[in-house]
Amino acid sequence: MRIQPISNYLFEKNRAKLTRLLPARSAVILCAKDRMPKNGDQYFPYRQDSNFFYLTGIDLPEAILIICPDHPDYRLRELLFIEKTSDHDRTWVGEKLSVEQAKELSGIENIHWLNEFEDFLVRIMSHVSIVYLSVGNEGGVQYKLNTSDYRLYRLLADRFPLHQFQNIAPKIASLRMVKEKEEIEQIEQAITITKKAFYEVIGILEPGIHEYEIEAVITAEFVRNGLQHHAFEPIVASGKNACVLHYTKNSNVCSNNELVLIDFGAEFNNYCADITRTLPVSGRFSSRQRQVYLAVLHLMEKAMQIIRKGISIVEVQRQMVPYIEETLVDLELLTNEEIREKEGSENPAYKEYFMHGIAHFLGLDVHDVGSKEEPLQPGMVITCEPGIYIPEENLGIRLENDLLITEHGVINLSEAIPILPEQIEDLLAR
Ligand SMILES: [Mn+2]
Repeated sequence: MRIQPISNYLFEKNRAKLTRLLPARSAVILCAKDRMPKNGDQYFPYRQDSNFFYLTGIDLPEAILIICPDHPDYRLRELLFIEKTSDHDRTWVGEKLSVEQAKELSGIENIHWLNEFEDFLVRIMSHVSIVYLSVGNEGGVQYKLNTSDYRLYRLLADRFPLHQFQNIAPKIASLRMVKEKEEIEQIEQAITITKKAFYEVIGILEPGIHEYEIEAVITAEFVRNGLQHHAFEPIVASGKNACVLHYTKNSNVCSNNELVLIDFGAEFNNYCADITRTLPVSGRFSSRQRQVYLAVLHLMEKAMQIIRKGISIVEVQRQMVPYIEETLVDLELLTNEEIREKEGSENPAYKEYFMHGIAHFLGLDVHDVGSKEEPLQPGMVITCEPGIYIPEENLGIRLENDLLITEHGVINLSEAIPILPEQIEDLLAR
């Protein structure tokens, strides 16, 4: 273990919350995510399914969770199946989890080897009439894959055709939207390490550096802190590349008079940070760059005033539109006539320069589960990320903070990462 795992108390709480949402005579059966094949005999680095991790704290493939809250045999109410270490594994990849370790990580008492799954399955299925599986979440990218959960569904549907099968994902999503204290701590740790990487970038930024050299110091800092993953592929975009919203080639040279937009985040115990800062490569903003930068910063401040408990992300976005439009007029990018012409259309004029949403949920997924229509509640964590992109000026500026919604306003979890233009220039001058 490179970093301290999360207390199993979190996963016990999560399972208890899910249990309260289940009808009588039902069971949840969830599979750990498969390892993703890369090429030849190689795999991509492993990342657990977020829902499976949320309920188990287990970070390995080849595992199955069963929750069957009203099973008459109390030993069958929570079951975790894990893979036994074979002699071959012991030689080639080392020990997998022991029963004791799996118990400690998950807080689940009843741990069994995977090859016993079928025996237990029959006893579960004979008690329940509804089975909740994680299949059919077409919102994500995984629907193209024959996932472990989908293979389990095929097996169950074949053998138990008269049972009712339902998708558990919406229930888990409703729980994941509101973070427990332990989850916020993980996000804070991810942000702290992201901040350290930010200072590493400050230390090396100079004209002529490649975008990938900036990526390299970020990656190095994450690994140095015991992390295995970025929360997402980092975007290091200088000059006009910043206008490509998901630019991840990171192959260009950062030139003297350009800004470089860096959208990056560490992943700590599978919880994500998502931060964007935009820096002047030379160490100083030109007057036009500063003007646009301050405009984006003011939009950030405005949005942070609007964001509060009870308002939805969609509503925040709607209330921000007049300020975005006013800003773009002030920057002489749009005229009031152009705005009026397209008012209320599918493609309002401001979207030419500010084309993405201003916020999304953050958690185990960088674009975390949850409906943007739902009123924000204390315990939710969202990003706030205004941006203005002007390809004709080789200029794109986005600033992104991670915010915790509380009973009384918002807490900026990324407050410690400098954002004021004077702060940035001072740091770069050293
Ligand atoms: Mn984001």
